[in-house]
Amino acid sequence: MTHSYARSAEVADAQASGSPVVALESTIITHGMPYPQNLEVARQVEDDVRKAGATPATMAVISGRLHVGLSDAQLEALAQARNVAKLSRADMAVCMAQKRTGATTVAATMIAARLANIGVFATGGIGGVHMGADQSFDVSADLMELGQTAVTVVAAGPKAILDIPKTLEVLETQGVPVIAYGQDALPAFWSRSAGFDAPLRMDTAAEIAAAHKMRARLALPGGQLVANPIPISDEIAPEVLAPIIAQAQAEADAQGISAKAVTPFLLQRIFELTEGRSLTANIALVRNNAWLAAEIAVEMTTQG
Ligand code: PSU
Repeated sequence: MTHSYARSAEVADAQASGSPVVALESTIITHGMPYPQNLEVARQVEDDVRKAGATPATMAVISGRLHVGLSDAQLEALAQARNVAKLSRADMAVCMAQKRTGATTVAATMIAARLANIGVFATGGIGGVHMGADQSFDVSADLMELGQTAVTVVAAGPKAILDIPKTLEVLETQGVPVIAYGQDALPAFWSRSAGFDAPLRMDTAAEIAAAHKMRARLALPGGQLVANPIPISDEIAPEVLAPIIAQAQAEADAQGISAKAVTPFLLQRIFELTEGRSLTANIALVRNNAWLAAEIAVEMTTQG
């Protein structure tokens, strides 16, 4: 049987020698950041993973083929492409069957990572329960994926555009450990604290890797969510962001933005309203997550 995916030479070599690999997503490139910063960040994050001793595997569906690890030319084409689908669990196989191109969200990247036997994945922030979800029912498929796919996801916490307490409730119902890294407070993407503690805390990559392995021994199906706080020098205070997020959300509501379009719309408006500061912060936190994910990947291979 042929593989349902294609590995880059770099990823194939790393896996053949049992070296650590870190999965990376592509929706952040196509829908989360503007060109050309998206391309610069994608390359930088890959280099961060390499410098930390692991191999990056950026995921995307290109002309119907799932790629685990992209060439620089593929990365460049994706960063500039228009009308790329934003793929999650529901539409990934359809995109592949129709031989189309799509970027992977957290959910789709977890599916790809599991398939390719990669245990850890770095992103910016996970999707979650959106504000007003009691009316809209807008809950990201990322949460259900964490409940069923055994990949450790390193993020800077749920994005602050979300209803964070409800997001935590859903994660708890799904049996997902939410682990703050190096502090008690739950990080909230652009800020180091959501204003309350995370359910769990760990201080080393070794502990996180050990817990990942322990879940496998217990035959637990889901993943772990590691919430890594944004570096202090790059954080934006919650009181600065709150009115900006409220304005962006009100505009989204007034314009009838829904479903998959909500997160990209809010990120773009917050970028404009903070005059680019949110993007600087987003870049810093993604790179910080890539470092931690690489350390966890190294631990996963050395712990055997
Ligand atoms: N992290 C970022 N920027 C992003 C994302 C993560 O810093 O744009 C993407 C991820 O792909 C995540 C998606 O899965 O946002 C969430 O989208 P939604 O809320 O529609 O599920």
